[in-house]
This record gives sequence, structure tokens and C-alpha cells, in this order.
Amino acid sequence: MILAAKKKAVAVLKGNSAVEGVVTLTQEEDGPTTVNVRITGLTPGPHGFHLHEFGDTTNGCISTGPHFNPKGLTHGAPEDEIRHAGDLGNIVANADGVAEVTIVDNQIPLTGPNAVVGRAFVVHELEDDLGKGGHELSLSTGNAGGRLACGVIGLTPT
Ligand SMILES: [Cu+2]
Ligand SMILES: [Zn+2]
Repeated sequence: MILAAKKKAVAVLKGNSAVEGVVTLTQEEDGPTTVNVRITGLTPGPHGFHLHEFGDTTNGCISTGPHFNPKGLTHGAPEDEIRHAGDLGNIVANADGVAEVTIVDNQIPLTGPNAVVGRAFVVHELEDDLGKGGHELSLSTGNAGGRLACGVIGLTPT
């Protein structure tokens, strides 16, 4: 079997606000996935950033469902052992409302049974408490509030 050495994918994030952005993903062989994020129109400060289960935006970002969670665990921080695969923590917008971040993660492969292609990124209104906020939503969503923009991941040419 011949495997492509490098895989690439992209998501274009949009919503019902001025928030928009582009997220690119690259993965070499079976290594970690590198996620390059550039989102504009945010309020300065941290915003929850996740990979949600469905690539469905028929009813806006709400149709993307919950955090991608193939292992059936509770919500956490990217560095936690107990986390959703989709838990990518927070991205931080600067004073101009721009968040430019590179994330490297082992739980969001582009191929295989837990592939994230066809699922969606969502950027949230509030900071993700990483499961530690003590709110009733902390262990499911990190209490990150509304969904500002979302975009479905699709493969691109390498
Ligand atoms: Cu989310
Ligand atoms: Zn989560």
C-alpha cells in the first residue's frame, strides 16, 4: 500500500458576526497534526477553540454538534489525558482582534478511523475553562459560550 507522505486540509470559518478566519492542517505520515489558525474580528483575549463532531452547518454553527469525542471522555485541556479529541484549548486575540496561533496535536489525524476531515472547527465567544471552572458546563464545553464562527474541514492538494 502506498501512503501519501504528507496530508493537508483547510477550513474557512464564518458565522453570523464579523468573526472569520482560515485554519490549515498538515500531517506527515502518522505524526502529529499541525494546525495553523488565523481568525479576525474577535474581542481581544482568549476564546475557546475546538473541533466539533459534525461537518454540518445547515443551522449555523450549532449543527456542528458537540466536541469531537471518539473516546467518550470528559472535556479538558489539550495537554490533559482526559479530554475530548477536539479540545484544542484557547486561542488569544490581540488588541486588533486577530488570533494567529499554531497548534500541534496528536488526537486530530487527517486519515484513519478518527480522521477529522469532514468535521468542523468552532471559535467561541468566551474563554474555555478547560474543564476546571466548576460550572455545570465545564466538563462538556468548558463553558465557552456562543459559537462565533465555524468551518468544515476539507482535504486540499498537498
Ligand atoms: Cu466548541
Ligand atoms: Zn471538549
